[in-house]
Amino acid sequence: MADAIRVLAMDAVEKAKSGHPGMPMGMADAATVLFTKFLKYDAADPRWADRDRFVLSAGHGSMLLYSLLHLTGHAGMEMEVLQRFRQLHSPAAGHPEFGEHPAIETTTGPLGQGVCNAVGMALAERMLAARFGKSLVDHRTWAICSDGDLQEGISHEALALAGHLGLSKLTLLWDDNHISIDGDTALSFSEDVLKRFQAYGWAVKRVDGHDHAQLTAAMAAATRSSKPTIIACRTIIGFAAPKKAGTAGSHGAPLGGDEIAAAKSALGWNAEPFTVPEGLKARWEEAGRRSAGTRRSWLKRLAKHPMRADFERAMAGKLPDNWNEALTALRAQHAAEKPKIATRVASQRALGALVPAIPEMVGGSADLTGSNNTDVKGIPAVRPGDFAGRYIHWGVREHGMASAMNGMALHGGVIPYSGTFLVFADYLRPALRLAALMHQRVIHVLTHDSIGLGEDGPTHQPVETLASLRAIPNLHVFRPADAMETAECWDMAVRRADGPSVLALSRQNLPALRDDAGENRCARGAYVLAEAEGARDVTLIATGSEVSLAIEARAQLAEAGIKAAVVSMPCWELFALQDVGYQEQVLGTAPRIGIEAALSFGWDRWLGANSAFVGMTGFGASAPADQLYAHFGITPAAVVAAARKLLS
Ligand SMILES: Cc1ncc(C[n+]2csc(CCOP(=O)(O)OP(=O)(O)O)c2C)c(N)n1
Ligand SMILES: [Mg+2]
Repeated sequence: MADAIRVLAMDAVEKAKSGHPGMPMGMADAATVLFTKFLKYDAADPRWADRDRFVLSAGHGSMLLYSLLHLTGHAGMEMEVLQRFRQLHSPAAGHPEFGEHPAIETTTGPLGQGVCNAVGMALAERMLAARFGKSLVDHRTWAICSDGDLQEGISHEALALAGHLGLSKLTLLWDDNHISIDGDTALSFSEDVLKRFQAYGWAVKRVDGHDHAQLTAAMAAATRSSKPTIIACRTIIGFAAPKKAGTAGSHGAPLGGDEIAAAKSALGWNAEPFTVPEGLKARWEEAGRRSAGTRRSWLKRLAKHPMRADFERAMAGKLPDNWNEALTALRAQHAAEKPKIATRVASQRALGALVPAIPEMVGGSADLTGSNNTDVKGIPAVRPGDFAGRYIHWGVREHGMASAMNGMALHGGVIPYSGTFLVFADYLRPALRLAALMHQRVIHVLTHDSIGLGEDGPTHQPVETLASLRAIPNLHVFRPADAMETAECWDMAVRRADGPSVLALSRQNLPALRDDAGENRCARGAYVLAEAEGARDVTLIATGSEVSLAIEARAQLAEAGIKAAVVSMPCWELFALQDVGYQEQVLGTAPRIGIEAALSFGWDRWLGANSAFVGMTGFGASAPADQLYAHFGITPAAVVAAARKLLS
């Protein structure tokens, strides 16, 4: 059965003239044992909510996954699909892509991400089991990872946390083949990996990765362990290829006709390319139906379960009825009270309205809870062995946090949000990029969003970060100006089911600019906050903390006889989606001035030819915030001067 995986991997890579045969050939035995004896899945319903999750973290070995899905009888992974491996519109893409086939649990390829997605999936499983009970939620998470996955720093972050929390239903099958692209892993990889995992609090096993009895015993032990388990599967990359087995030469290139012929003959495989003998295919398909009965019993339990409606709603990613009722009330309160608070504090108030109303929301912070204001009164934290809480102390692990959050969102049934400083978005960016690529609803609360944070200085003051986040496709970057806008942006982020959002929030207090609580004005990305008194001479476009500065500048301009409109633009991406008529009405035809305490990179998009920008031109400095605004020339006076120059 394992040989069927090997030959399909060789054939598909050969036909595509590119791909990675070595890893599928080396891990074919471990994967066969997993898919025929342990993994709970039903090929007839790959989205069954209580299935075990399987993550191929070493995504370059994608033919391993596609072969398994084909052999076990998954619709949509027929032999013709394998024959179009790596071709345009083929679900069998170069690396596994979430959304290309319902049995692909996550997009992998950037090493390290998959194992951390798996941590998030295992965590989501425990949390949902705590909420809905074992009769609905009782599954395991399995991941296959490579040397590269375990070398990547991100793996240290999330796998340590998995040990700390005691995610005992998580199992890693490590393809311990001693080979990576540059050659023998001894070139750069000599720590005792299993000791490392023991130190994390994991159970560890070492097996011959080609010995089915050893593999079976180790996986059985993993299912009984009270700790997460790593199984080091000592394998030979490119197993059965006479010349290239055990070498980096089998990692990422077609083996070539002669080598393939010799490998097949060594395996005693006589079938034509892309054909699997019927008897063998039948045994594989039987494995694909192994848990069909378990699924039917589960469906019966679900049908009469008192929490059925809630469970189905949560797993479908639908928000509860009236989910934003309390938030609407909060907006009315903001309109009446006009609080002068930091947007990070306004965010905490929004969370106080949202989190109790949406049981799927799970918060957390990378050790900055008190600064990010991401906790909500009365919502307990998850603790080792206790998953009834809804808040996660991730530790100082931004990258692992964001990747695990992707896994939680992919698992379904939870809506994760996090916190860290905006400047540390760079520490989690690769995972955020994948959330955008996979269209996952994860929300990052990124506070301390400019020089406005003051004394901590340039290491902590983002200047290029907003631009770099706006460059990620399908990411919504919100930078609200006051408490009202913060509530509106939270509404948009939670409602957004098809992609991630970040909220860039101020450390410093900001005046309230709005006293209307009707329509969500942030929903269109930008709007005219204050129209000019008469025909516009100039349009001031600002975001976040600089919107109030623009309002002051508008008043000073009025004294000088210059009529200015102020546009608040909390979300570029939403504004870009509006019809041209609305965009033109907001932006106007007068000269424009962009105002943001960040670099101007990207602002040309909204400013046009006859324009100016008031913001940063380089890194910040350490000083009280108001002094920094003056020092860097981000002031109403600077806006007035820029306007005069533009109009002269
Ligand atoms: C973050 C990241 N860096 C680099 C790569 C490019 N890359 C793909 S596989 C690989 C290493 C291969 O070694 P290993 O992980 O042991 O896989 P094996 O060759 O054993 O299948 C590298 C560097 C990647 N996919 N992701
Ligand atoms: Mg390797």
